[in-house]
Amino acid sequence: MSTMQLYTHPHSRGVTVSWMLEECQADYQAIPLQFRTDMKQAEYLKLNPAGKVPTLVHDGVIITETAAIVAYLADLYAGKQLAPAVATVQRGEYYKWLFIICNQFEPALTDQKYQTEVTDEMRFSLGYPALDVLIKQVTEHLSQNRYLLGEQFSAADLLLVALLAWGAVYDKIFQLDDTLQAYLDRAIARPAYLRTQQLNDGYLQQLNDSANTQAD
Ligand SMILES: N[C@@H](CCC(=O)N[C@@H](CS)C(=O)NCC(=O)O)C(=O)O
Repeated sequence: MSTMQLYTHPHSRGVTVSWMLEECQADYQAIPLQFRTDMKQAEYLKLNPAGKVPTLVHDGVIITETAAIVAYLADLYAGKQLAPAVATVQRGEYYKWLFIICNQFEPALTDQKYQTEVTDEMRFSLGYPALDVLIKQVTEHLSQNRYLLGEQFSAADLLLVALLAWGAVYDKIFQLDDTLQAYLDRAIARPAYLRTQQLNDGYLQQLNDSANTQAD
């Protein structure tokens, strides 16, 4: 398999992809980019027209969107068992959680972060409930299951944990109860997560060093 390139920033959703690449023990090269400058250059906009990270390039094919990249890697490294086999009922449940996380949890989190006013009429057609409804749903599920799919940690957990960490730990938009805290702790104790933290500290240093060199 050829080396993949990950365009990322250590304070971004790119960390979620880093974590997945580490889970898969993938062969990849990380290319840290500065916000506002590198990400808005014409060359990079050809890869990701939104001017955002992460972007993964594999065999010349460009894959954007954190969840798409994570789901792609789960299938590519099927031996790591981070996604159930295709055409099984477990795969259906896995898709359910992936789409709840992307289509419901993330927009609801963003609404709460930015205090977006959502009227009942808007809610009717918005396609996702308020954040507290989703937190209740995952809390109830995880109070009876070690992970979203039962005993086995999956790519869906990795995406949910990233959002829980963002919302509860970094932005403090909501609090984790004992169930969610224990779930988060289990996930971030994984060796791949710990390696990801170290790697991203290194990317931050690399970006700071290059910014300082340019300022000299
Ligand atoms: N939907 C995209 C969102 C990517 C995104 O918003 N990335 C942020 C960092 S977490 C970014 O690059 N922001 C910089 C900018 O927009 O200039 C995904 O899931 O990958």
